[in-house]
Amino acid sequence: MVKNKLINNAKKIDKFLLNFLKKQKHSLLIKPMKYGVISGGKKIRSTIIFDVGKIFDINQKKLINVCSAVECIHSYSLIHDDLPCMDNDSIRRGKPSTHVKFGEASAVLAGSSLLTLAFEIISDKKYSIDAKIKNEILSNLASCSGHTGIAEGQELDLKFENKKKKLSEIIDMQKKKTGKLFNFCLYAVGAIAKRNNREKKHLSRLGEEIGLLFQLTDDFLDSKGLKKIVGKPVNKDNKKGKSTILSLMGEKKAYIYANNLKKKILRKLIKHGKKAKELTRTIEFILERKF
Ligand code: GRG
Repeated sequence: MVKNKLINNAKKIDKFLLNFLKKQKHSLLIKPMKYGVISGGKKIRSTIIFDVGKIFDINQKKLINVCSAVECIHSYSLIHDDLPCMDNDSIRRGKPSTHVKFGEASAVLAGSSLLTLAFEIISDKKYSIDAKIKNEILSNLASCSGHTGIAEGQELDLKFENKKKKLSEIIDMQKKKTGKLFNFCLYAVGAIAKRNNREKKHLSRLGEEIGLLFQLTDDFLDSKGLKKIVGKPVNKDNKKGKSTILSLMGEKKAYIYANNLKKKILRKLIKHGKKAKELTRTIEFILERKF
């Protein structure tokens, strides 16, 4: 079951992060940082990294730093996303958002510290991958997270509120806001597996499509999911006037769009044969998930 795989992977990432933080000097921000990143979240991005690792025969030891860094960036984006100046959400992962628990200033600082922690985790000298590849991954992580990636996606998402946007504009926004981190997940494994530039470009594109599929399901869950299971308030997109594929097309057409996107992604995995079995299962889960 994919759910068990996620739970298992979450334990590994949480253990790695706890050990990494333990070796650093203590600070007041450790508590809100741990609150934001440890013991919560599906760790779907890490699971995808491990699944892609299976395709290229890269073992989990070589990927765990990348997974942990991605979870730091992801949790940082959620902490900031929940702030009153952004989406102003008070519940995340079934508990009070970080700013509700620790105050806005600590949440901003803890989020920013998780961002820099991600870069420390990958650049760590104990992380034994080729220095050139490390550099390449760090540079890609920066461009996927910053003003050409997630941050720009968030800016567009906020600017699009209560505006009528075209499908291509919504797809571009969601591929940045959510897809860019999935892009990084696949690209990083390709880089560690020493694939050529063409293949890495192909992996990046596939990552963004997976991210878009993930975001589509997130939007379906906001509209149809149960707050207790989803772990955050539902029906927020409608109230905030968010521009989503669902709000543009309506439920029926958006489901067809998502299903076609899933099929397109799965077709791209066929060439990897049995090695893509785990990634295929995770992709199926992304559209079926209830949380
Ligand atoms: C530059 C990293 C960065 C952040 C600043 C706030 C912000 C800009 C970006 C927000 C991006 C955002 C919230 C995207 C939504 C992605 C999404 C669908 C999140 C939910 O992911 P899940 O379901 O969450 O994997 P869990 O709780 O399971 O980890």
